[in-house]
Amino acid sequence: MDSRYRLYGVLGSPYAAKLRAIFRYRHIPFSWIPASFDWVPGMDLVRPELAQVTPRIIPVVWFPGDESYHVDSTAIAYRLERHHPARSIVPDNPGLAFLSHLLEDMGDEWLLKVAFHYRWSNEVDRNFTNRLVMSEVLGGGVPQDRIEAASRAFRDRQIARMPLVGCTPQNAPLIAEVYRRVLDAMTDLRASSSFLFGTRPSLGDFGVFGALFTCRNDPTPGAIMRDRSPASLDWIQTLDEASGVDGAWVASTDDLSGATTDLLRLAGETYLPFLLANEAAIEHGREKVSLTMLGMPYAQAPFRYQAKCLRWLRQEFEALSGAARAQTMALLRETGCGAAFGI
Ligand SMILES: N[C@@H](CCC(=O)N[C@@H](CS)C(=O)NCC(=O)O)C(=O)O
Repeated sequence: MDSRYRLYGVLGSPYAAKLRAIFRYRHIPFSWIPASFDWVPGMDLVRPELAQVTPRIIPVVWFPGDESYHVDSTAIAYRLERHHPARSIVPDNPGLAFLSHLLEDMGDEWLLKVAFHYRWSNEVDRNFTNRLVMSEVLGGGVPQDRIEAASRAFRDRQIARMPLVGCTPQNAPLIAEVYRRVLDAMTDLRASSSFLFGTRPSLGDFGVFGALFTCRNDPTPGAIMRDRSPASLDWIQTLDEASGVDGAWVASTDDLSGATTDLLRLAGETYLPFLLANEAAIEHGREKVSLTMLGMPYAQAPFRYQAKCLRWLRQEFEALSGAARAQTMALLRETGCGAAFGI
């Protein structure tokens, strides 16, 4: 029986890059298989074994134990934890585990907007990325005109989706400011510690990594990163292949680096207010989520999956007890993250 996991995706996807880095750090044997779904109308790009997988998103992971296919990098990361206790990416302290999940969620759902914005909002980035992604999906030996046609169709589809995920000209100033703040936090992190929760990487690190990996590879955000935060490049490289890292968790919230609290503060100032506004818009059947953050406007259509993310985070917070709960509560309040958790 094949005992290797199979990780289907393309490196153009932040979530696929994130999972690949997790597999590598965790010493879990896997095969990387380039794959996508119906991204180009009229072009059959779907591998036969993935035909029944739903929802049709990558990355997909095939688990060798029960030979099952799974999607959603967060759920997959937690599922891997249950199967493989060694080299866990969930801190032992439940309060820190919750904070790591919160930062992972911000990486997946909020910093993704940064990556998507830069990737699809100007000609240079658009034309660079669409070809890279399509070349990976189609593999070698494919005529150039087929790659070009697929790339154009993929690019047009992604550009049409920009408003759906909030990547509009109106939101651009806020998105750019979020990017700068993350880069500055990563510069500070590199100066004070290796990773967000100690000298070993956490789920939170991998979530932030996914979005930053994408930004590093794309022309415009990559240039901004090289100029503003060379330390981020070094951190991304380290985390991408961290199979040799063997570190320890910090003991408690008191030992967290300033960078980790800066990222929590960014969550308190931007991501969590957005999640609350998104939840309220869904509850009241509004067609638009609209709010001001860091003195800048932000608007998009409500997103159901992100309401689910908030519920999941609340449940995890509610499960905390004793000292872990008290310490976490204090830090959430200090960083402006309390409102989302009713504190
Ligand atoms: N929450 C999911 C998101 C995965 C996701 O959105 N993947 C994108 C590519 S980056 C996708 O496949 N989208 C489907 C499409 O574009 O049709 C995860 O963490 O894996």
